[in-house]
Amino acid sequence: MSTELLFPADFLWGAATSAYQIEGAPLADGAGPSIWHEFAHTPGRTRNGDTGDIACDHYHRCREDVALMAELGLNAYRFSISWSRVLPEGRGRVNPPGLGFYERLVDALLEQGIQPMLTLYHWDLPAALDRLGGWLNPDSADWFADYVQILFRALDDRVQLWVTLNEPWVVVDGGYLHGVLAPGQRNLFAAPHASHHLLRAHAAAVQAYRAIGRHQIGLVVNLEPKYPATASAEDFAATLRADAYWNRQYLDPVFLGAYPPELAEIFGAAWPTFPAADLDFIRQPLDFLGVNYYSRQVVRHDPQDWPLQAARIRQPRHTYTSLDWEVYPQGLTDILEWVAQRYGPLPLYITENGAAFYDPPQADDLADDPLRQRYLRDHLQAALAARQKGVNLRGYFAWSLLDNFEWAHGYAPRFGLTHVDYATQRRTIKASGRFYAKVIRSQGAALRVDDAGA
Ligand code: IFM
Repeated sequence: MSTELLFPADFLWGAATSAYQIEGAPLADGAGPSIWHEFAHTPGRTRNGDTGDIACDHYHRCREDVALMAELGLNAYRFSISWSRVLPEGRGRVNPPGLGFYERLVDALLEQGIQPMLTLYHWDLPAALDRLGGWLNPDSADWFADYVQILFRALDDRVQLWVTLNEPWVVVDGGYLHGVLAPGQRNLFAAPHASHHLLRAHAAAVQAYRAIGRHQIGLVVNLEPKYPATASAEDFAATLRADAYWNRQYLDPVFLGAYPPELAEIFGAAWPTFPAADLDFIRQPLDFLGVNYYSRQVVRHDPQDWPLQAARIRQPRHTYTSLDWEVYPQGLTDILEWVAQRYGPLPLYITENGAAFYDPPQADDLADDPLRQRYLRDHLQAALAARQKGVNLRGYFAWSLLDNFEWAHGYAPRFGLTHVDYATQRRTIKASGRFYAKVIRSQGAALRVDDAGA
């Protein structure tokens, strides 16, 4: 591997987390409850009844966790703000200790030369706003714009990379269509409205940022390339539906000013006609796009699958993670190239990528996790391949810095580069984390298959 094939000196090497998944202490120091606090405390909603009450106790250990990032050699860290820590009722009164926590975190990062990438919304809507209809209330875009301005004013002097929303697709698919994530609604008619208001909220935040902020703002979406299972016309049409629903539903309005036509087919009578002025508004120019990539879907037409009629076909002899997600590194190169071709050469970041595997018992400090190490190596090589094909890729954030609360799956799936012993809160960097540190130190040279040790 020659030096010109490696990553540039200003490439961001990061890890990502989100507030509810790691912080714990969700009601500490005057914070208000979020929909995730209420959902996790509702019997039957999460595996084993797990909640984010303690999580990784990051709220009390954030300095230790920043030291861990420094030990890994990260030069960037992506985290999210808990809206209801800052505004306990979602609107109105600011809670100074909540805001202060994030100011201290940002200062600690900067002291270590770690660039913060701050996500304003990673799924934990204030419960008080959900009682007003949450993302189904058209006022939600204004609530969000008011909230984010508090953060812009407090932190834009220190934060240069801002993200409006994390994965609006998951917010709506899990929270409003299938009911498996907070706030737990299952309503075909609600889902398109929740999506639309999230997009309006995103645009309102970008517009507010242009008035206040001096740095960069973007959106983070989870993308998954779709490949037809056979050459049949039915499978091909199902693949287009799956692609429209998952990959184009948010990006087409944001970059092209229109929803993909397949959505009307998928939602039928539940698909509304949205005002043209909203679509103009949603198309605010962005400074970058963040792509979260985990897997792909091989698609077959399936009338039983609701509402897409597009089933996921299991691939024999392929590796699957403990969440049953197929490991497919080539899909990362493919999806990055697709984004660049369809939406133009804007700067891209891989804002999440990682895998839950059953880690061997932590009998010693080695924390060996060969499958995750291989996943990381293969996906970093796929990211490099995308750069070599001309994709304007500026950084990579592993999911996740720490094992953490994996939403409705609770604490069983472990995604961390660092093992967390939840009984003692002891952190141990896994072999994958040590490998990542080596890749970072060598600016990618350690990705050579011979050296990767995976
Ligand atoms: O844990 C989540 C994260 O909150 C959002 N993206 C996917 C991760 C793994 O499921």
